[in-house]
Amino acid sequence: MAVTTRGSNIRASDHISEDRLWQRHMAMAKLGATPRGGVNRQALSAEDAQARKLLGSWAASRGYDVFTDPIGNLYVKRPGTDASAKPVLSGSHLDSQPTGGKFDGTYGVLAAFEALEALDDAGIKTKRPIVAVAWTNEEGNRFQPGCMGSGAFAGVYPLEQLLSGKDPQGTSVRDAFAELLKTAPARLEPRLGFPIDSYIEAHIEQGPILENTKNEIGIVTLIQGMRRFYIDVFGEEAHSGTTPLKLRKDALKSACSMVTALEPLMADPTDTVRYTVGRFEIYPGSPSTVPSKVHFLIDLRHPDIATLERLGDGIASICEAEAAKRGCTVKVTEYTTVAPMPMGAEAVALVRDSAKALGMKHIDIISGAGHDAMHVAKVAPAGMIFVPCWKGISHNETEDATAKDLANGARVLADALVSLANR
Ligand code: HGY
Ligand code: MN
Ligand code: MN
Repeated sequence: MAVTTRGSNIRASDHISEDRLWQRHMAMAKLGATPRGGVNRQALSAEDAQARKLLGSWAASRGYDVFTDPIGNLYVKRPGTDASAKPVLSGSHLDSQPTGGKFDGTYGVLAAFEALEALDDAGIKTKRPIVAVAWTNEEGNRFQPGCMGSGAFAGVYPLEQLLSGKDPQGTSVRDAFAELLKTAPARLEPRLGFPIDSYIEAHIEQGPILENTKNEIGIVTLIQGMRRFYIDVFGEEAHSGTTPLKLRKDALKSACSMVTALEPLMADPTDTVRYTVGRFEIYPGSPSTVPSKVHFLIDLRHPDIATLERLGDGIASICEAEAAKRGCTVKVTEYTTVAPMPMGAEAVALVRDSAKALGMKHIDIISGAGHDAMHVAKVAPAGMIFVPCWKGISHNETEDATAKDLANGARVLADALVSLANR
């Protein structure tokens, strides 16, 4: 089989199978399926192990090399003619939100795997190896921070700090990973991170732009920045029946006033600022005890670094002022800081060329959602391909996409990967 060169008439995209790709999604969707048609597949959970085992079985039937690394990223490698050449990577994540959908993350892993299969079916050899990857814990729900596996790969976080992190039940990443390997064993490559040539991630848009503008492909030019914070509010437990309000140090009421007091800072007539409190835990949680502690998380996003810095830097003082009003104290800890990340010009151009060559209607787009590409872009030229999803809904069990749109993105991906792997 000849290495394909520019201009050869064999196209990997012609061998993308819309049905095979759809069936693989439906098979994956059974793992962690929820009654409302979504998926709950928490990072390094039994469901995640089953998904990795299923991917590994498909990879084994193709004879691909499957291996993992110390943070649990899972790699499926299709060899190139030059084993010493830096590989091209493509993938996303298999973990989901608790009320997640069938396509967020899973699509990027399965589209990458479909591209490998299409190359086999087309009899295409590439100079560089191409590696499909499932990054560990992109969603950052069970464990924080999100994009954990790609962040470790890119050297953003120290491995030990990540492995010792614990979920709300007290299980560490290290122990969860060890447990997962019992169900989904994979050869362990001891080094974390390795030189790569480039990376492309396919993902549903998780927004309404492509659907509303009737575009088939979104060419991501930038992933907006994000800052995430733990806010811990400390008050004093007291009897709800005997303690006068003026003597209370009510952590719950203090925390609620913080969430509201931040609204003016986050107010934005252009509706570009994304300020979210998605987790709010009260301690001790008894109806007849004044709460002594609240732990809540802030997720703040914006495409402009100066705005992200100004807004994020304004959080602590507002929380401290509110805490003082009720005799409480507060600790603000920033646990995720990711600047707005432009995609690599070369990867963007190749994705655009691939979409054009396939005659697909496409537009440039900024990603409102975070992705593993924002870390991988720190160590190699990275690009992203978006496909439409139903009404732009995601992080919701009704998330949906069409087989045709998924296949379109996989076609663009396959040809872009061949271009990168042969240049
Ligand atoms: O939060 C995000 O943007 C990603 O979907 N996990
Ligand atoms: Mn995702
Ligand atoms: Mn997500």
